[in-house]
Amino acid sequence: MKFGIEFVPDSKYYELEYYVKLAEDSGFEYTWITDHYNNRNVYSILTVLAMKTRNIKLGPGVTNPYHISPALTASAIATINEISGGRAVLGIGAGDKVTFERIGITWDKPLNRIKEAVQVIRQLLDGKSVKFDGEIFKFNGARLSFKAGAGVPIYIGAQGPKMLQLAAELGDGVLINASHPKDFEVAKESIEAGLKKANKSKDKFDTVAYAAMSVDKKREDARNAAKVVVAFIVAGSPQTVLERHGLKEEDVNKVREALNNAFAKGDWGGVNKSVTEEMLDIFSISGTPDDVIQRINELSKAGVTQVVAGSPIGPDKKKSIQLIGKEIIPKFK
Ligand code: F42
Repeated sequence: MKFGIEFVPDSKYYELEYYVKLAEDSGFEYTWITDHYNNRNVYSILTVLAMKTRNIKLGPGVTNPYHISPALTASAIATINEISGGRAVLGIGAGDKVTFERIGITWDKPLNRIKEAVQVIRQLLDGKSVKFDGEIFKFNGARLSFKAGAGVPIYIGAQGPKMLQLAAELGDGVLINASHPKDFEVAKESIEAGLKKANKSKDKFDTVAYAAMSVDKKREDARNAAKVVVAFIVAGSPQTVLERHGLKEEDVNKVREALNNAFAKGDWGGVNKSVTEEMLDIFSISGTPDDVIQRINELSKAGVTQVVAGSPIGPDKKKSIQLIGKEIIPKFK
């Protein structure tokens, strides 16, 4: 099992630098930086991180081919690969519909857009001159004028069956926003179909649980810290996922109402109360180091090969990163 960590660039660059260095020293192998236009720019932050770290692999988790052209993505990630001495990884996904609506981007044909973007980016990273006549992208002899991107692994963010299959077919790995083994059992079928179609070995493919994690020595503190994050996941989950886990509609509606109240009146205590223990178990990996180790073992059996500690990480980020490094990561080495 490999370990990664996710950071949202919503704080100053030196705070991110501090946490990523701490994660590196604690034994994490990957750091994934989220990409939304309203946060700090992902490649600016990655540049700082590439210069200030030594071993940790790093990349956007995930960028998308709506905001920026695949040519610019290839150039940006090759630059990060050069600065970091070959540690770049590229996470790319279809992007966030709600965010796109705010900036006038239409979320059309996500599958084909990802497919074509990955094909083009790979060729550019390999130093090829790209002629491409796709449904979405047209390239006429485009080529990067520096050679620094060859071999950068491409991970695709995916949840739906078609995107999972495409990720397995085209990618070096898949980033799946989920924390429960059941979601990976379901994903396995699509991933295996994609690998088979591309005649690829499972051993070389990285199946990543991009999870909501909260770790603390005190179980209650860890669980409480995960509640707001889990509330957002519950409210935004597709019906198929809610049904897969047998969540009652009335309980889900209570979370949605509580979130509306929190936005209208600032009642975040109500959000915490609306999140049940069952929801915490389904949508997060939260508890003591022993609880987390047990869950990671279950995820491993369900085919997961990398666990990413995503928000909130814990009630005290610094202590939780150190705790994961001291008590969890060594159990899997
Ligand atoms: N999104 C961000 O914007 N920023 C992030 O930092 C970010 C991080 C992240 C990390 C892990 C992860 O798994 C996802 C992350 N995301 C992030 C979200 C990501 O960008 C994608 O929105 C998400 O992963 C896509 O989810 P999905 O696999 O469910 O794909 C969508 C498009 C979907 O609906 N897929 C369906 C499926 O079965 O896979 C198929 C949909 C389909 O068939 N569409 C048709 C088509 O042709 O594409 C018709 C579409 C049309 O045009 O009408």
